[in-house]
Amino acid sequence: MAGRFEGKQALVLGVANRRSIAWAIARRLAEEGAQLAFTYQGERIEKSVRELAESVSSPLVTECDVRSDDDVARVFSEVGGVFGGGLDLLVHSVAFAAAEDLEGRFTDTPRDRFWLALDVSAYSLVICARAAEPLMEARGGGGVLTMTYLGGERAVPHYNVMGVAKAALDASVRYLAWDLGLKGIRVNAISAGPVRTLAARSIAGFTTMEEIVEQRAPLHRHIEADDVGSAAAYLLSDDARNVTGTTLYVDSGYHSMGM
Ligand code: NAD
Ligand code: 0WE
Repeated sequence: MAGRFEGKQALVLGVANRRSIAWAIARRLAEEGAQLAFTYQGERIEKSVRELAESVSSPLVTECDVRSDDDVARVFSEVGGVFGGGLDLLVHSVAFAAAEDLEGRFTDTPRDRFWLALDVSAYSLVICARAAEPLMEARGGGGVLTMTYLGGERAVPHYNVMGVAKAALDASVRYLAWDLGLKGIRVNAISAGPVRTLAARSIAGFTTMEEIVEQRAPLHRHIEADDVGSAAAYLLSDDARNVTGTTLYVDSGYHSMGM
């Protein structure tokens, strides 16, 4: 494919395995010429991320727990090192809530696990955007992309505290877009329909959610991670040079329905 990302340098957070949405995005960026650095969280997934990164000749694979200010600072300093002090693109595809909070009642969410979900799933975008800012400014601008879900705007049964975290993430996209627009940095989100990833597979009733999409969405089919890859490539490319602070829905039109 023609290289929309020839000469572009990207950092991707959130690959766990080959099913990850972050991997579908990374593969697409690589196919179109981007050079990619990756972070992973925890030794358990290090091997699979290193293998995937190697397949796209990545110059950097490094650990990052987004709850740690020190990890984030180190990662962006390493990125500056391998990318000659610059960065064009940042893909943020990270979320976490305790498994017990994705079932039962939202009402019962304890304080510590409420903040855990908000920390990993929303604040992490803010700290990463701040760390990316000087590197992107050095390149005369850049693009930031995060992954959200309809459960941040409507009550989706069992999404619970993750919905509250996505609402904070969505608002963060708009405020970051305002601040960073001055530097030529665009900040957007993709709202994906249910995709069968590691994070999604463990969720009870996932098959039912796919079936509901197939029944009720205008296109009557569920989406694939590669559909998100295509939309991500658009938002991160120069084709979207005047698009910022927005959410692009990749959900077969499900969000547009009232019944
Ligand atoms: P995934 O499990 O492949 O990715 C989630 C990633 O978050 C993993 O790589 C995991 O290591 C990382 N992560 C969790 N806690 C972290 C921490 N403390 N520090 C750093 N990384 C951490 O699942 P996915 O479905 O590809 O999820 C990616 C994004 O897409 C998430 O933001 C998710 O909310 C969003 N999303 C998913 C779906 C879906 O149905 N799968 C739909 C819409 C949005
Ligand atoms: O954002 C998500 C899932 C994110 C997620 C998944 C897990 C599972 C394993 C965050 N934290 C965890 N913690 C774990 O321990 N999605 C959009 C997928 C998803 O999750 C749901 C959904 C949908 C859709 C949970 C309940 C209802 C619908």
